[in-house]
Amino acid sequence: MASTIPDEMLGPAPTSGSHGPSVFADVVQAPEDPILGVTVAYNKDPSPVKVNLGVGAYRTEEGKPLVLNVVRRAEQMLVNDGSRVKEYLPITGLADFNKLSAKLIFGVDSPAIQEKRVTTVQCLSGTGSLRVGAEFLARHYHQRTIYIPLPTWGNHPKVFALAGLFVKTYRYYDPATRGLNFQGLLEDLSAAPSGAIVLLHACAHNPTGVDPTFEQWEQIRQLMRSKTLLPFFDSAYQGFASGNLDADAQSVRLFVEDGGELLAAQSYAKNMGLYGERVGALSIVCKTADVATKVESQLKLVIRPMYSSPPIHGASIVATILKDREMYHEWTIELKAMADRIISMRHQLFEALRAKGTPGDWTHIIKQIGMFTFTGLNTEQVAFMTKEYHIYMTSDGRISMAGLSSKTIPHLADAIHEAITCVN
Ligand code: PGU
Repeated sequence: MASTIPDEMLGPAPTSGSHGPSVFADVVQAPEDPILGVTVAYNKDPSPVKVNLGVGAYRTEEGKPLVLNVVRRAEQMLVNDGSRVKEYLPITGLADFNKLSAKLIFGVDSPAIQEKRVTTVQCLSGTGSLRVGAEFLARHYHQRTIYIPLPTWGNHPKVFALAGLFVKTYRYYDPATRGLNFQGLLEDLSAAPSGAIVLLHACAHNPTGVDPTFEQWEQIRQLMRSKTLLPFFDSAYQGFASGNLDADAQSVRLFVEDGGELLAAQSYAKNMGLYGERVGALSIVCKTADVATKVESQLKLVIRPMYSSPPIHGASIVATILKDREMYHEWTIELKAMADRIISMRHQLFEALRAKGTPGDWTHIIKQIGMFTFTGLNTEQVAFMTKEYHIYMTSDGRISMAGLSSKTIPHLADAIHEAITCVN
């Protein structure tokens, strides 16, 4: 085909043409993601009995993804509203969504909101909110070390390191008790340099399902404030731990009440089932309204070159539901039903193992909260269960309780029983 570009603009004639080696020939094959890769492996397995307990995504008793009725209703309203357009949102996202999101996490009567000390920006779900917050801190905060719990969600260290923060860990989980290592946590935070950032899971800690009690949160707060450690809350499961949105935000509200500063990343992936819509928010609570205004101006400089502005659809769904009293109420009922089904799965699995006489104390299955059970199964036992029983889960022994149903529990109990008794 004749070229319309003058010859002198085309550069030297290619020597190897389309048959030469790729300029990317040295790129090495990367491993699959430890969590999302479990779904990739699951999808490849032709077995009819396979079960995916890897990713934290809610499934119905029939094993199907769930779109909440209230979400369907909100979407219908949006579609029927002919006045809606697809213009760009502002860099900070949908204003209504931001205001309502701040109220959801900090409480409707939060003095910090009334005093305009909070800036909230719409971001790409929980992950995007964490990343924008981390990029802001790396540029504008004097202390670039962030302490994350051990263990934590696998993506945390990558998000923070790539944003330019130095990642360190604090003790959190005690495998011996399958509970909180509260003493270790206090010791590690006491030894952290003054001003360091501390990542806290607001509720339903992932992967352990172990949360501090209210009294322990209060002690953590006192210690952190006395050392001027900066809290960065990750709230990916508000409403999923207890089934109550306010109860699950208690930890965050405790830190806001003392007038101190903090960051909070919110996700609507789980509690509204909006996983693929990528809708979330980052809030920064500041000491004064003046500081909050300046902070917001800098958040815009973080977001603009990254993705310019966030998508409109998911945030519109959330805003529609949060601002309508009746739809909000319907949401809380559907949310509670999801949380209750997960709790019921915990009881059924616990009972199934007890009935089989599986060696060991399995009470942690009913004590832990949120989407996951941290079973205590080791890597070999997990590999055995995947190979022999087609049960897919992360290699750290975490199972997503939301992926279970009354039908699949006997199969899982058989697999755990054999793994425990035959594989060490
Ligand atoms: N923070 C925590 C503690 C999480 O567990 C997750 C999701 C996120 C943030 C990010 O959620 P967004 O979807 O960006 O809002 N963790 C799930 C989902 C799969 C994944 O790894 O992203 C999980 O299975 O751990």
